[in-house]
Amino acid sequence: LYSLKNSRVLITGASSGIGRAMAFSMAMRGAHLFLLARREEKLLEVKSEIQTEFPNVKVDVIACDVNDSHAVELIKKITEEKVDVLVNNAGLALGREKLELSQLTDMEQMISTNITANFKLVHLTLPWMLKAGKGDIINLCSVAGHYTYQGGAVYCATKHAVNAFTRVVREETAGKNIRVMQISPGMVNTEFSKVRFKGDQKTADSVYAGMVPLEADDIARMMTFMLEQPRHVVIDEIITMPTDQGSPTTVVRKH
Ligand code: 8X3
Repeated sequence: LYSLKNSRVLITGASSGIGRAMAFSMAMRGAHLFLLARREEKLLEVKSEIQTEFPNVKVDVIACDVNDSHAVELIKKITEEKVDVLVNNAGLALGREKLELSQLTDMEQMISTNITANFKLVHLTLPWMLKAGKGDIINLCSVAGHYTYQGGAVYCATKHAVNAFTRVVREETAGKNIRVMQISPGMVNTEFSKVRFKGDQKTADSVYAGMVPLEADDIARMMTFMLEQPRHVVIDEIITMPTDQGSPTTVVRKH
């Protein structure tokens, strides 16, 4: 197995859900963590929880919105332009309305987080990896990057964009000791649905009712498996759904 000990791992969306679970998984392997998210108090909470469990693990927090003008300088300063692994996880869905009923502000936010910030981070860190002669990138895509469903025009489009982007960067970096990978989960029990339904907990809960969803730890375990392969192995992509889900539109509920 490839050892992640002392690897410098930058995780976006690290304050909750899959990003947070991945931070713990990387901490367990002795990585040096750079946790990025907008909410500083949340990041500091995650940092202190990690350091309670793993006192020797180095954790730096980067509290910013990647699309803000000062973000690049901040990320450069805190990481010292050395990142071995980028877990490009931050992303969200907003709304399940048909397009004509959806909000333009939701559209803008999904595009700026799922596409612009994601692409910018690869654009920023890839040259550092090329210079170091080594690097790994895992992009969080989604089953929505492969399938489409009504009420998901913009979300599905953003994830299809991530899918295309990952593939091109993978082609461009082949042979350079850079592993560009992607994971595409279906239903995962995180704040995803609460965010999508704007705090409406009842509707969010109904998404996972009567079925067993994936958990954030399931995704972190799979991403860790991808990273721990020997360096000549790239797992191009993992597409993963709960056993009770056959596609975004096929969910089997027991009650
Ligand atoms: C999350 C999965 O099915 O809500 O990306 O699009 S889905």
